[in-house]
Amino acid sequence: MASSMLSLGSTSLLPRQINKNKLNPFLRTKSLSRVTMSVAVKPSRFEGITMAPPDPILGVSEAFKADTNELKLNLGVGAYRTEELQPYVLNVVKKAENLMLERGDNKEYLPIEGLAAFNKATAELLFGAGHPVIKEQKVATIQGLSGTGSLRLAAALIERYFPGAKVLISAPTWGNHKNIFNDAKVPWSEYRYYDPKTIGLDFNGMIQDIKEAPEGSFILLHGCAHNPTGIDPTPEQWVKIADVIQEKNHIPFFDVAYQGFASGSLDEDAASVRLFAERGMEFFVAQSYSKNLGLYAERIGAINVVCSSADAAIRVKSQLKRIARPMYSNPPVHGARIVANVVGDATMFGEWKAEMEMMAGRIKTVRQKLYDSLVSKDKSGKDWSFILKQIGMFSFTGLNKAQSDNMTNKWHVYMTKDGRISLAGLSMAKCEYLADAIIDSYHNVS
Ligand code: PLA
Repeated sequence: MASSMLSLGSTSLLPRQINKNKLNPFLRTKSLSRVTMSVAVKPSRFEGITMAPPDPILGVSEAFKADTNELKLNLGVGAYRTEELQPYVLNVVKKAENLMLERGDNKEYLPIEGLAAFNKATAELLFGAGHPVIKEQKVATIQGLSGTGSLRLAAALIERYFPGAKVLISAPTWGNHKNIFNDAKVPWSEYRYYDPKTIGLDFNGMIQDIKEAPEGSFILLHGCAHNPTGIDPTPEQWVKIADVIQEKNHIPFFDVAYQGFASGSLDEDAASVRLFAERGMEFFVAQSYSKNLGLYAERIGAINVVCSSADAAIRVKSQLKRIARPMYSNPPVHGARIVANVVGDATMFGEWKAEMEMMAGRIKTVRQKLYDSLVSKDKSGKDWSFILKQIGMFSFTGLNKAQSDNMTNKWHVYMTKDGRISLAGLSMAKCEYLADAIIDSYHNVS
């Protein structure tokens, strides 16, 4: 009889079946009327799922949006803003998009490894066109879901083919690195990197920790513009880092999220990666076009695995594809086409470089202005010169959690709790205000 049936979602059950159903916690009552009641107030099957904490970086943007104070400033996420603090779409990106529209490019699936023209362009930007690793086809490149997705593919490859191998990450590092390796079930530990006493690189600590890591460990390195510290090794220090990694038979794993955005030059910012390539080492490089082409939401990047033979590269690539297919099948085409078009056209490539220099230049200008404002306003004699020594879009202020909280709660300056501020979100007009906030937080909160 239809009236004696209970509808639970899309399944209809007869009362006899219900009473027999011992596994279903919603249906343990004896009488049909009780069952009906418990269906009406049934607890969620997601009762055991607790609230996740907000993301330490992207959660800051959510809190910023909720603040109604007009003085508010978002220096949390590393996203470039104009002097008017508006998001910026590069002119060269608009040009490439118009061209794509005119051509009427289709929306067919890409192959699992992504757009061939993009994969070629991205490896060439990284190593330099004509580099032996490219000519000899020793690089396995596949398009990934920006830097994060590319790191995640590599982490899955490590988990599958290097069981038990550890990844060493810098202390501190970009907040998401630990999540990525945790989710991929790859064990990690930290190497010393930042020295709070000098607000500089703890180079000896770094070398010692890399030396002491079990042979064959993966060493995660930021190719340029270290996040969050803004402190990069010098060219001489990079040579020593490569020496010790080679000695210990470790596998370098570069995260290159800021090529061209640190110094303004694509080549200069790839120098660390190229040093390792010249030594004939095998290594990983994850790339992102979020910052240097402003393609944040297009999720465009790549994972490159430099192998010692073309044959190994073919096999590695086949396995990366195998990992990608059940995760997301194949990557999005739009951002890949933009990159391929911009890099593949001499005029647009030149325009991109000019815009990148402009963005990197604006960040350097606000960095200088912030420093000048701090020095002129702070009468305590504190040395603020570390701000000028840092590179890239961030400044690691040395403010602790309580001081960072004061920046937000009292001054409406949104930043990550590790004391990092994104200078890409700062304007010349706001430097003095930010300096006041930093001085107050530094001297009046401990
Ligand atoms: N690697 C590093 C070192 C990064 O700083 C970021 C982005 C990425 C990879 C990944 O970026 P993508 O996936 O967009 O390519 N870091 C940002 C944003 C800018 C974020 O946390 O997602 C940051 O504010 O630190």
